[in-house]
Amino acid sequence: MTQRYSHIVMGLGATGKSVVRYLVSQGITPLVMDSRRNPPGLADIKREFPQLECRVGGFDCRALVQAEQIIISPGIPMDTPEVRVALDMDIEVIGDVELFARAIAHRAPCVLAITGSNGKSTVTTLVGEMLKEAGMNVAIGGNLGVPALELLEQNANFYVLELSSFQLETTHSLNCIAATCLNISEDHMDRYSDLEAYRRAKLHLYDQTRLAVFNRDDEQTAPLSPMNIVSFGLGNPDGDDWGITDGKVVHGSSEIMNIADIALLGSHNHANVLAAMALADAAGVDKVAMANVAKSFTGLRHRCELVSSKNGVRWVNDSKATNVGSTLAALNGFSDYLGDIILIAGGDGKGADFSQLEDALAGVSTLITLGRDGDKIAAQKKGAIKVANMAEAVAKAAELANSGDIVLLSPACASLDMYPNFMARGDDFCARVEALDEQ
Ligand code: UMA
Ligand code: ADP
Repeated sequence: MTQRYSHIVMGLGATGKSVVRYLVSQGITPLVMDSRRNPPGLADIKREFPQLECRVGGFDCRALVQAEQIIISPGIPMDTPEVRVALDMDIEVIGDVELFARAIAHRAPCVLAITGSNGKSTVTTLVGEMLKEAGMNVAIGGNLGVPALELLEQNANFYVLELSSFQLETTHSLNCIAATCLNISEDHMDRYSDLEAYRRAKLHLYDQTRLAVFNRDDEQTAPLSPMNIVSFGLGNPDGDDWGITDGKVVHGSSEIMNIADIALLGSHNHANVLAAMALADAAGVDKVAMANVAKSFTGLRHRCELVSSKNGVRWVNDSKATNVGSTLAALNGFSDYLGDIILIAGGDGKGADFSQLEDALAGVSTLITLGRDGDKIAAQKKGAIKVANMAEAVAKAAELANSGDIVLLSPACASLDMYPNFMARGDDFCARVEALDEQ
């Protein structure tokens, strides 16, 4: 007779591994399943827990419907048929962040959480740095990289979590000090019926916080029901809100710093800094510490990162632009630039509508496309050049660029059709740029 398991971990990537380790630490031996034949976490977890049963290459419906709790990874859609069957039988299906929330439920609120279509990693990092600068003991992670449950090992007083819409679908009891939805634009349309379904998944975060920090320049980020709120935006603020007045970052009527002293470039990054300050303020960070970080933080890798200025051409790696909104932000940031912009875009479009790029592409001198949905982007601009891979894209851009121009890799697509992740895509771009001859 096959063994019946009370707990089943679905997915054996970074999340699944952290969940297995956590459950085992709590004295629970789960069954693990992954639809992939050779999931990335399999070797590690087998080495650590040789007795653990892992079923790969599909989901075992019979075992799922006998479980008490299923802990599902964010990469597995909730409407996967086997998951639907379990849900229909009232079996609890939660994510790793929900387990994290339950593990800290006995503590006073200690989480700051960030969601949104773009800017999550930047804001999460900024908030973490601001708390550190104020001398607080803080752990940072979630969708950003270190799974939430692994952060528990750091014994921190505060947690700053980046949360994706996928994670929020399966998280219900975080009790945050403050949380934000930074902005809403189309992403992951292959996983949602429409933009509204995606937005509702994100706004579920506000059901789990004492204070909602929303973007008053994007009404889609406002809470759906009355609650304690504070807003950020690029204009003058009202009351206790965050904004910009006469070139200064202000909190209500109190000045924090000159906008020109913010190290990150572009108005979208000014919005990111304002959001980070509002969250850090809710945790008790002083204004000097916030300003210090805003003055020194120059950005994460793969986000509008200047790679090289060979032969007077500026090569910019924005591989993390995995949706249309982020590529629009990058093009907007360079819109006052006097030289030509050569844009390299394309990859896995996740069901996006690329027609929203058309106007912004008018400001681009040459569009070079690659990847599975490259043709769909090429259709938005006459004369677009289609190439087979990054090597050809960089070679073509090098041939066309003159001193004073920018070559921008900002794909508006995920990388998974060609690379393991956006970092590998960015690294490939950087390596090929480095290999170009200096003349
Ligand atoms: N998969 C299967 N079968 C399975 C399980 C997964 O095919 O049984 C596929 C998924 O469709 C996906 C891939 O495997 O393409 C990875 O999925 P996963 O759930 O195993 O992912 P993890 O390794 O656990 O990483 C996840 C987040 N990934 C996703 O949400 C897809 C990571 O965010 C996150 O850093 C990590 O947990 C720790 O919290 C990455 C991401 O791309 C950066 N996130 C999306 C985004 O930012 O747009 C949401
Ligand atoms: P996320 O974690 O939400 O993907 P990142 O901070 O990693 O966000 O940035 C992802 C991409 O979005 C980068 O190309 C970056 O330049 C762009 N970006 C950052 N902040 C914003 C914003 N507030 N609005 C639009 N695009 C942004």
